[in-house]
Amino acid sequence: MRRWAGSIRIDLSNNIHRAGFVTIAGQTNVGKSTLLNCLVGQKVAIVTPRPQTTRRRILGIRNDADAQMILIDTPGLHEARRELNRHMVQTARRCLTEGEVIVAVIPGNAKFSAADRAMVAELAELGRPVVIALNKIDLSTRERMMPLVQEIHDAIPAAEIVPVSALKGENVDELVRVIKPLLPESPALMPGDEYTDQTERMIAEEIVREKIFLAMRQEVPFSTAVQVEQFVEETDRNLVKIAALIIVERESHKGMIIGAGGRQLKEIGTAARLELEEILGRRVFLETRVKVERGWTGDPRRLKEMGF
Ligand SMILES: Nc1nc2c(ncn2[C@@H]2O[C@H](COP(=O)(O)OP(=O)(O)O)[C@@H](O)[C@H]2O)c(=O)[nH]1
Ligand SMILES: [Mg+2]
Repeated sequence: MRRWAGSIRIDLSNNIHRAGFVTIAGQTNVGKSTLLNCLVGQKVAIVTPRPQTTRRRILGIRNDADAQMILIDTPGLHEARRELNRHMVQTARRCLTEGEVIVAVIPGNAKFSAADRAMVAELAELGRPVVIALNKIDLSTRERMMPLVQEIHDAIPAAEIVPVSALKGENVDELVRVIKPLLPESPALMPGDEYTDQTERMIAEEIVREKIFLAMRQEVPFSTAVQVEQFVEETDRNLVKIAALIIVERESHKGMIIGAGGRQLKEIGTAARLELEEILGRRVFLETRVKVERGWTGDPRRLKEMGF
């Protein structure tokens, strides 16, 4: 999608320009999508306090005068039992080989986990530059992080470790400064006024899904998908009419999403509409309906149809 608030010109006249793909890797819920949004300066990927929010590979583009970073946000690495989750982890793995640089996000407010240790070992073998973004430093202190930094350094000595807070934007400039020289010399690879490869339709699906994640407890969001069935522009009225289908796995989930007197669904719809109006820069009519599709998260054919 194109940037709605002005665009940045790329000046090739002075010095070197670099461009390339940067994969953001890490376990689920460590702040990968938050970091992507922060680096791009726009909301590209949805963010919730729950793990496994990101299901697909999402591109975000950051344009600076001297470099273009095409950032790849990935579903987190996690133990996958369902078919849907296996697809998510496969996607994350595939993305590792796409990036010219890998930014591995590790939480700075926790112990160095076995899963992160395994990830770092895997990344060290890939033979491409790795930068560690030690995230959520706003929730820790320098003293508490010191041993963690040492452990990570011992596990992957070649990687620079940059402490950041993706949520607060703290030290993210430093991360950019470290990544840039690792990119190949190249003119911009993507048009300078685009900030993501997602279409407006896909963004609408993700925003509705985010509001469901934020509103619903327990397992409901993990087995919910959203498909935009209609996306109709009314240019003369600066309006877009969106019909979104919410797919759940069980009758009981449908009841929970709709809520007493339809109030829950109305709340989800309103929150999604307000945010979409801001992102799309025009008025939005949003219609939602909920449908039960038993076992869709385990059905390879259905997952394929849905683009996983
Ligand atoms: N305090 C704090 N929270 C963060 C930071 N970065 C991300 N989060 C929160 O961590 C949760 C997961 O973030 P998300 O970006 O969805 O993680 P992902 O699953 O790795 O993409 C959300 O509630 C974020 O607001 C940070 O730097 N500091
Ligand atoms: Mg994410």
